[in-house]
Parts: sequence; C-alpha cells; structure tokens
Amino acid sequence: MISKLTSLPVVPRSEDEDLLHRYKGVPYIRTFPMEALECMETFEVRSDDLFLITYPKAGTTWTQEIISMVMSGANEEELIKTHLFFRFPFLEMNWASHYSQCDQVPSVYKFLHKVPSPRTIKTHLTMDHLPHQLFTKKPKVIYVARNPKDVAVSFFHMHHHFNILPYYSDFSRFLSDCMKGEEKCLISFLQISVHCGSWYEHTLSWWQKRNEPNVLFLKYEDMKQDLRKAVKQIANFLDCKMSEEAVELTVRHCSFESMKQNRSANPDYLEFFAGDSEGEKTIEPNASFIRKGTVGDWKNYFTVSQNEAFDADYKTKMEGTELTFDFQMN
Ligand code: PPS
Repeated sequence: MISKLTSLPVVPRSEDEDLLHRYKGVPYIRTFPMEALECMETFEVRSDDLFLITYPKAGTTWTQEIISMVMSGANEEELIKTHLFFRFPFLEMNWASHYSQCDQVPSVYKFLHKVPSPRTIKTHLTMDHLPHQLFTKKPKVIYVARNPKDVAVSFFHMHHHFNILPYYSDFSRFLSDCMKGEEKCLISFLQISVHCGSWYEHTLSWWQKRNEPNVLFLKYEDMKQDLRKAVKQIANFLDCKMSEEAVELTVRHCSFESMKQNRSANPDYLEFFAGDSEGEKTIEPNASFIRKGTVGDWKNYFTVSQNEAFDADYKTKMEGTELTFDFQMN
C-alpha cells in the first residue's frame, strides 16, 4: 500500500505508441498476459464461485464492494484489512507480479487455487474468452451494464490518465476511434472484437441470458437510482440473509463519497494502479479511479452531432432487444 497516486509523476506517452499485444488476433493490454488468456480454456471453475462480469467502466468496483459487504454480513472491520483487488481477484490481470508468491505465469492457477470457496472473481472478458467451464458448471454470475455514453466518457478518462492504456488527449478523437472500432482504443461500438469486444456484443450477450437462474443482470443507472434495492437484490440472489441494519450499513459504505475515501476499496491506493518500478503505469496528477460516479456526464463531452450519430447507431443496434438505459437522472 502506498500514498495516494495523485502525488506521483506523469509519464508522458505518445499517441502512436503500441501498448497492446494480440491474442488470436484480438488486441489486449499487456497486463492481460497471453498465458492467462490461454488458461481460460482449462481454468477450473467451482460451482460455488461468483463471477462478476462487466464491460469496463460499468461500475465493476462499486459492485465488487457491494458484493463483499453482502457476503461478509456487512463486516466492515474485516473488509478493510485487505484491498478489494485481492479480496475479489481480477481473472485476466497479470497475476504474476500483483498477487503475492505468484512468480510466474500461469500463476492465475496458483493464486486462485489457494483461494477458499466461495470465490468471488471479476472479469471483463467477452463470452468467447471466458473460462469454458463457466458454461458447464454454471456458477452464479452478476452482470452489470451501464449506458454506453457514460461508459465512453469514463473509459476516456482511464485512457487519458492510466499509462498502460493507449493515450488520447481529447475526447473527440477517442469517441471517433470507438465508433470506428479502432483497435488501439480498446472500447468499441462496432460489432467487432477489440479488447473486451464491442459494448453491444458484450452487453447483449448477457442480456440474452438474463433469465437464466444463475444470472443476475443489473444496471448502473438503477443502482444509482436506488442502491438499497440493488443491495437487497444482490443479497437475495446470493442467498445471504441481511438485517435492515446491515443493508443500511452497506448502502452507506458503498456510497460514492465513502468508497472514494476508502483505502481498501478505491484502486487509487493500490501500488499496481499507481505505478511500478519501471514507472510505466503512473497516472496523471489529480486523476482518480472513482472519478465522478454520475449518470449523464456524457452531456459534458458529446457534441450535438456526435450525439446524433451515436443515437442513430445505437437505435439500429439495440432494436428489438428490449434493453433500455437511462441516459440521465431526473
Ligand atoms: S473498471 O476499470 O472497468 O473496473 O471500472 P469500473 O469500476 O467498472 O467503473 C468505474 C466507474 O464507476 C464509478 N464508481 C461509482 N459510481 C457510483 N458509486 C460508487 N460508489 C462508485 N464507485 C465507482 C467510477 O467513478 C467510474 O465512473 P466515472 O463515470 O468515471 O466516475
């Protein structure tokens, strides 16, 4: 654990730098090592695992902390002893250097094999790249979706300040690359596979599975609207009995302000996010992972014409799916 990342220096990146590598033709950031991705074919899933699956920036960290509170019986004292990143492992992340005693890939096995059941596992992988056993053992899956305009803005900030991602100095260029499905920007609104796939592909593939008994499909905007309801939904789905007091405590603990200040939940306080010995992952001053946490921030970034183009594309791709999003809060 280190002091907050905002005190660290910025490492300049070039907009042309290739920060990605390719697995079966699909570009990934280098902290998702090839070997870890290959492991998914044989990765041993347990039927009592809980997978939290999201497209990046959909509210993953927030939901991880809610799940941790629910499963621990709102035991804040216990949770603060270990950072969320280690309580709730990130399946495809480079385990070798960030999870203790795991000195070589595929250390994903070594680390996760040691984790006692029930394990909670975070992943952004597309359905095609998930552990194959997820579809035979059918453990519980919580999927969180967020409206794509706010996802784009949130991910832009991550590209801007997080040095393992390709650099974008302005939102217009970023959005234009997202819309075109350019490989280097990692987020896509096209039906193609870049990094975590297209937002549509990712979100709709789990929307189609929303009625399966092992799947709970949540939306970021609903969680913002009524966090108490979301906590209860999660508790019900996980068969965790919670007193009203524990629910209230979870709601307070997982509020935006509380999580931002929580050194064991906010990734800002992780050495991994703040920088490593090569200095390649340092982040710009004043940037924060738990940034704004609102619905509708896209309005501060999209121009009228960008919004029209986005809406037209969105309408075509979402037609007939019955999945709707709130793009602003009343
Ligand atoms: S990642 O990198 O994919 O794991 O990012 P992820 O955690 O999915 O998403 C980060 C966004 O979630 C916001 N966030 C929250 N919103 C509301 N309440 C709480 N408690 C909360 N915690 C995190 C975070 O601020 C990012 O959204 P933006 O829009 O950038 O603020």
